[in-house]
Amino acid sequence: MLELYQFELSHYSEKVRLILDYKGLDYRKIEVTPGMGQLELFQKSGQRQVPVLKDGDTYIPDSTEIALYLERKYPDKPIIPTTPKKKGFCLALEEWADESMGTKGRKALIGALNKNQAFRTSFLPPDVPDIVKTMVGAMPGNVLDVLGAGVGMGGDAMKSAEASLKQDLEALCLMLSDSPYLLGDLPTLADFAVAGLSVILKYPEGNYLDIPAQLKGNGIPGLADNPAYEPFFAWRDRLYADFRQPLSGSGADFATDTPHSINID
Ligand SMILES: N[C@@H](CCC(=O)N[C@@H](CS)C(=O)NCC(=O)O)C(=O)O
Repeated sequence: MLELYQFELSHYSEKVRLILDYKGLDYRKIEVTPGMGQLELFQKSGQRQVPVLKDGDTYIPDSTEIALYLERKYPDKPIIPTTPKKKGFCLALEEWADESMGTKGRKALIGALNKNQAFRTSFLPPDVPDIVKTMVGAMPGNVLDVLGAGVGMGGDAMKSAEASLKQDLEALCLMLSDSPYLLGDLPTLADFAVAGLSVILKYPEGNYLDIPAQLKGNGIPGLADNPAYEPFFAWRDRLYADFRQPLSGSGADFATDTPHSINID
């Protein structure tokens, strides 16, 4: 069976999970432990980021490489159009989703965590002791702001990421105004990239991700709850209902040999 080395909260991992589900491929999720688990992943795949797909003895890192590999190896239910113009738009949109939405989404999420104590604590797993929740909630936002500034994650960078994401979401609403999917009547890699990379703007409501219940249907204030972007999130809900496999049972369907922790980056 295929194995996906992942973080459950990772938007790049979600892009791959959407494609695996769309193609109807069975896979086992292996939650990587940040730090130690990433060292093991480095030994296996030559780099430390998730997602990594394992197919037989082959390890494929990087969500785009995984998508292209799956399309070659499992061509049923294709996700890359064959006509040159559509294929070009599909690849360009996928690249944009990865590089632009993915990066800005991460910054805007950190900005929202800085600003909002309740949102910050909602990321903690339910078994975290109350004292830790209180400490995390009480940490002043500007401490995180100052810490982030040196790595391009300061308050201004986050504000500009959020503003730019608003334009992206408006553009996506317009692109979806006259067709069910970004490039027409069938979903493509562009749709799965955009839907996957946008999970950190607003986590899907249904039982798709093994994340704290209070995060489901929630996300970055000003984006997730903004009526202007409702057409985009309604589109994404439909895509999930049609193609994403809900978690089995209670939702804890990880390989359990590694501890399960919450990591967004
Ligand atoms: N270009 C990569 C980006 C993957 C990526 O940024 N993964 C993040 C999780 S969302 C990660 O592994 N971060 C941990 C680290 O960089 O050490 C892809 O498309 O898969």
